[in-house]
Amino acid sequence: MPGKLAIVPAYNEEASVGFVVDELHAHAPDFDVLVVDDGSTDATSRAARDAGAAVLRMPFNLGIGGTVQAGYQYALERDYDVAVQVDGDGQHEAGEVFTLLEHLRSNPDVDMVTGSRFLSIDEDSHRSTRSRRLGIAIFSRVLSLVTGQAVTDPTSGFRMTNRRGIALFARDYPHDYPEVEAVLMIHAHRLRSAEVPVSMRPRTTGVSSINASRSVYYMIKVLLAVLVGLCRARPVVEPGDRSPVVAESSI
Ligand SMILES: Nc1nc2c(ncn2[C@@H]2O[C@H](COP(=O)(O)OP(=O)(O)OP(=O)(O)O)[C@@H](O)[C@H]2O)c(=O)[nH]1
Ligand SMILES: [Mg+2]
Repeated sequence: MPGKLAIVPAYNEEASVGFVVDELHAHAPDFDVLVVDDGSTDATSRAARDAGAAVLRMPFNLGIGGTVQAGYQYALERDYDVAVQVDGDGQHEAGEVFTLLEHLRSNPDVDMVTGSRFLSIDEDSHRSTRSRRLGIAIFSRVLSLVTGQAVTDPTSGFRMTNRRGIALFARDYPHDYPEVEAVLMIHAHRLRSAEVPVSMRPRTTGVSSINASRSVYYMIKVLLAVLVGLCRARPVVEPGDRSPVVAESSI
């Protein structure tokens, strides 16, 4: 029977990952939970297993992209029909998984739904630091221009995909700082994406992958990757063809 999978990337998140798994079991009981431990040096795997999640442990620290891609490969191999990414640091609210699912279910044309904290009217929702918001605003403008639709939260890792999205991301997923490029990949492969408002929480434990100097590197690297992506040919799809697009020239 087709199922639904929550993919939880986690690197040294022993303090929060058990809570994330518990919350998913409580608020998204239809979803199997897979924690992908990205070569943590703490007890992330044990905490995830103790909370009842399946655990895939990377042999060394791959970075967020490789970790998430491993989750999509697991989903593809086990024939899941829906996969949602939920960060292991507790920033994403399991209660909002249903918001994404409802949008995906009621819009069969949409292949990926992203939870956007900037569409939320919840005043308390975490919207990141001022400098990060500047970077997000730049990526939003660029991606909105390229895709021809409003992209308000291009760095959100709270995303749900259908089988077409799972097939694409299992085969190819950007490496580090992958979220912006992943939106572009969906567009390049002529899949469709949408955003829905969600509230998010600030990270309260563990260590962020993005500090001041890395955010400058992030901006430059991702903008370059977007530019290169634009130069690549988009696969040609016959009108009405909605099969998974897995062209060789993926970005
Ligand atoms: N820091 C880090 N996180 C990773 C890595 N691999 C997987 N992750 C997980 O990827 C998720 C997103 O990473 P974060 O560092 O929280 O990125 P972010 O949410 O944009 O940044 P913050 O708002 O500061 O938390 C978290 O659940 C991490 O545990 C890695 O190599 N480094
Ligand atoms: Mg985080």
